[in-house]
Amino acid sequence: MKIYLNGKFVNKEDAMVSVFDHGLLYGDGIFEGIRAYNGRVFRLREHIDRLWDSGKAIALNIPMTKAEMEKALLQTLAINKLSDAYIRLVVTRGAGDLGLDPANCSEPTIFIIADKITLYPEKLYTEGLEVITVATRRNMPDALSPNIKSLNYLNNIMAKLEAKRAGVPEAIMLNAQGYVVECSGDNIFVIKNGIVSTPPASAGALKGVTRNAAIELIKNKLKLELKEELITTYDLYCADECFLTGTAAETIPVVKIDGRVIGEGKPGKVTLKLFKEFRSLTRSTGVPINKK
Ligand code: PXG
Repeated sequence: MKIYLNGKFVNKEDAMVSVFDHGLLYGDGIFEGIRAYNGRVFRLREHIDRLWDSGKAIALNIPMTKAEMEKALLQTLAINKLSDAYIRLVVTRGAGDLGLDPANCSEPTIFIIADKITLYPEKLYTEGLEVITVATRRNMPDALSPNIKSLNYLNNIMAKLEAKRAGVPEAIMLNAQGYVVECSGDNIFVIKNGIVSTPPASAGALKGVTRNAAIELIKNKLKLELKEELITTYDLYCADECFLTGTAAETIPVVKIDGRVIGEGKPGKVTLKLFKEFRSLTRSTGVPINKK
């Protein structure tokens, strides 16, 4: 496996960063998780734009152009002969001294890892997931915007730990006001009487790339009404259907929440239709990995 590291391709064993890197010392850095399907990178520019926005928000200037970053990412896939992959793109503040001040960091560390993805077992896509709401609240937007994909994911990891401790694979997180926001690494949607709802970004949800694609498909292909609105745990428990979206998970049905059976306890009709549309979209669109 070859890793892109600061402009060079190096072997996995040689892909190392300094212990003085502020990405490691303080979580001072940003990242994206991106997928390639069938020889194409899904929504590449959307991910790159979001990375640049995360950088802007934390005043981290990425020392290359968006086009150069895209080229580096496509080359990483080509060199590793991957056509279906999960790509992790990371930009840290770089190596500095032991003080917080980013001014002590000379230049950002940039690396790109492309690997095979371990999805949820296929069974969960046909049978659905059981999830719980957890006590760990999603980061408050007035403290740290949940739209910054930063290297500090402790908030989400604490939620994941709670879920795993309860014997379920994923956690639903609420915001400080008690409204449903998202899961530890996925956005959430509910369906009631044919209307699809998802929490707005203003409630603290990440504007997920998969969420955006799902919203488009729901409106344009499924021809259903889509509302970005505040959702309570009551709305979850009484939903006809529920599903999650994310780069790693794609779209995945939820059939039980906090011990309440959702709908008929199996993946709903709309959820399954959306899953089919999403799979066909990811396998037929995107930026080709041309092996020049
Ligand atoms: N919410 C949060 C908090 C996320 O981190 C999503 C929603 C979905 O967004 P996209 O753009 O992927 O549709 C994410 C994305 C993992 C993993 O291993 C997931 C994400 C990041 C890193 C790892 O499941 N998140």
